[in-house]
Amino acid sequence: MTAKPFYVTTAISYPNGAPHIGHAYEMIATDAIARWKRLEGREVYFLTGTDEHGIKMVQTAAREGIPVRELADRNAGEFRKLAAALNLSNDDFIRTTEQRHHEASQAIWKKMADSHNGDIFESTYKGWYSVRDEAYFDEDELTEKDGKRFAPSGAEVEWVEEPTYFFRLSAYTQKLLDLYEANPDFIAPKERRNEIISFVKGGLQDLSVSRTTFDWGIPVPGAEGHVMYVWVDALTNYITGVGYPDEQSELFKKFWPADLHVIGKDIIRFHTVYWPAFLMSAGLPVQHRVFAHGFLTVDGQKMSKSLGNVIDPFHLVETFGPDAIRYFFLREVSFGNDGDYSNEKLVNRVNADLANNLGNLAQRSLSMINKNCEAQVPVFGALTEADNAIIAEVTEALAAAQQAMDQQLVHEATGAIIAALSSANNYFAGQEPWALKKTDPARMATVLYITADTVRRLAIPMQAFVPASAARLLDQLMVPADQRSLADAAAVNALVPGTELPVPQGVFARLEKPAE
Ligand code: ME8
Repeated sequence: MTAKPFYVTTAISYPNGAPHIGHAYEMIATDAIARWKRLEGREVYFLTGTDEHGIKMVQTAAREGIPVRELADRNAGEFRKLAAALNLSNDDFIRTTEQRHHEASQAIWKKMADSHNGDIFESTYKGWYSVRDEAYFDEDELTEKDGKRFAPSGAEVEWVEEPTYFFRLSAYTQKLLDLYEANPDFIAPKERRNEIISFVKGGLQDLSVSRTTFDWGIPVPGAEGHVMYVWVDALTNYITGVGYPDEQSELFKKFWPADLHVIGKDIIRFHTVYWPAFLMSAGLPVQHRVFAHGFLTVDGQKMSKSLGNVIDPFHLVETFGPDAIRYFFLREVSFGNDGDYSNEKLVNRVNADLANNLGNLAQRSLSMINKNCEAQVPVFGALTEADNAIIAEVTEALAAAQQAMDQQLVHEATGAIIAALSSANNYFAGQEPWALKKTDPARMATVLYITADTVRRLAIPMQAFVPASAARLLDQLMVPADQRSLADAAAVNALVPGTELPVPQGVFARLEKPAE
């Protein structure tokens, strides 16, 4: 199969603190998308990492009384550990302090400076800056309270005046509008697209892209005392990760432009306005799509250190295991909308869908096969209407899940699979194979076969969401490693009668809500 390669990224996180569940959520969702594409048979490159420069890092390190590099090293290590703990399938982990990234950032800078419009020019910036957002704001975007001014995020802004280089963003207003027009899928969800279009229609101002008041950044080539504005180097990570500035490298040729940048809703402007403008200026193709997910709250409240409700994702993994957490977020949060985490919701959701639904169906059917069919995949006879109906329903659910995943509607994909599993449980209960044992053992064998093959067909897509557990289920069905793709899930009755099966082991334990 020569399916198109697929390049997907998360945002790169600021390592000014340890990762929180918002970071974990973005990693999990992007991993599910990457794994799904691999199940489609596509060659996937999945990049995540850390965004280590900028004034926020400098200020946090100063508060902690440690060198900024030490802060970056310590927390970048935590983000890398989190990726492993969540069983991410990322192909690389980029840190913006790496040499390769300095080279890429200086190379794109030179391309922008040398572009036909001369997109980079020297001037003086005077205006408002929010350190928490690492972003500039116009006066009319701010709110005022007690003599202080605040960005839309709620972060306080400060007045900045310094000689800087500017990027001629104003020259890209029409080019960006043309890009959105020609590519209706460039920004998802749709409401976000409308917001960005009206923002750009309002006219774009040139953007200050260097800083002179600190030195924790990538030096601007040929301009002593200037480091790049952190977002210029941060966005560039997406091309560094595939080999830029070597545009002839295998990785770059195969994977750029990126198919999908997965980010949170607070950083859409950077990804759908600045980044495509930088790329156009540098003469590089623009990414295909940006999907902005929502924000997570905890027990209905915004996560904050002062509220003391910041949840440590490592603790969650230790308590519930990675697949439970992954499944919860992928099913419970409608992708693109905000979502809420609570222990109770997690336990309820995982018990209902994984333990009682999928786990129960697998365990009951496999135990019966083990006891009554000599622990071999049973031989099936003529199919009844009920058999054909459940087979057809699974086929439809797989198609619906595929359609949902084509638009990153992960919650709909998991929902379609779980609905088919519920029907399969009803089928199993309705056919009463335990009663058929005495009256019609051949029919019992057929019911058990159809159920086991249904588990196979639905466990295959579940590999994207709960990779370790789904793999264990497929192992119990003795499905060969090279027969676990979505094309194999589409195939009906692919289990081979007579195949010896191991003694079944429960894959999904019921979770208990931890004591507060
Ligand atoms: O923005 N719920 O880094 P970051 C869901 N370095 N997602 C959340 C979240 C929450 N409560 N809080 C943050 C940055 N995120 C930049 C990105 S990309 C070239 C540079 C998401 O550590 C956030 O929206 O503040 C972003 O996508 C990611 O986590 C990293 O956030």
